[in-house]
Amino acid sequence: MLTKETAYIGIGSNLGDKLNNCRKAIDLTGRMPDTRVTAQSRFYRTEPVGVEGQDWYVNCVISLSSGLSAQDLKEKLLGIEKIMGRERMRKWDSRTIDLDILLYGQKVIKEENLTVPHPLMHLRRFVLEPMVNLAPDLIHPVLGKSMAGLLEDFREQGQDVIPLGEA
Ligand code: A4P
Ligand code: MG
Repeated sequence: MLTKETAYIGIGSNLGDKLNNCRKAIDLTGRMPDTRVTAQSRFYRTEPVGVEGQDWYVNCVISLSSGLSAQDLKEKLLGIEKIMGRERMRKWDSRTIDLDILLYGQKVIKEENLTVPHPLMHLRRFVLEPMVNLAPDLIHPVLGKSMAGLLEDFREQGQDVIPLGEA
């Protein structure tokens, strides 16, 4: 039995009822074995990053306390994406739901199909804003900076992130 780790999961949707999709994904994530949702950021409306002409996203971040290994966690998250009807077309296509492991404790994982911390998290305001909302003092295990510090350093342009009125 593994000891429990605190994992941070990035959640995004830009297809259908985006807010409801995020809520449903949070609910399903909390039902994974040996796993509990410990906190949730606000929801944000966010400008699509890396793609032109897509609809805006709703994004948030949750923290989990989980006895699952990082690999098992990833598999279960992929299962939830499947249940929720995400069709895999091209990379970065519009999606009903996208669930990424941002952080898994302070572990650094570089496997063929799993990279943690998520390699782009510090370059994405749609990740950093909710991370700061949830855990401003948390240190990025590779970059050695807090989430608040990473957001302060943030220089990427054109990534609007607007808190939704209702969390
Ligand atoms: N994988 C590797 N590392 C991880 C990890 N840390 N967490 C592997 C989860 N999965 C990880 O993912 C492809 C494979 O990545 C998985 O099978 C897993 O083995 P995917 O979700 O099928 O592919 P994807 O989502 O098309 O690509 P990726 O790289 O996950 O895209 P992102 O990073 O999710 O970016 N703009 C806004 N405003 N908001 C967004 O949420 N999201 C994206 C997609 C682009 N622009 C966005 C947003
Ligand atoms: Mg993904």
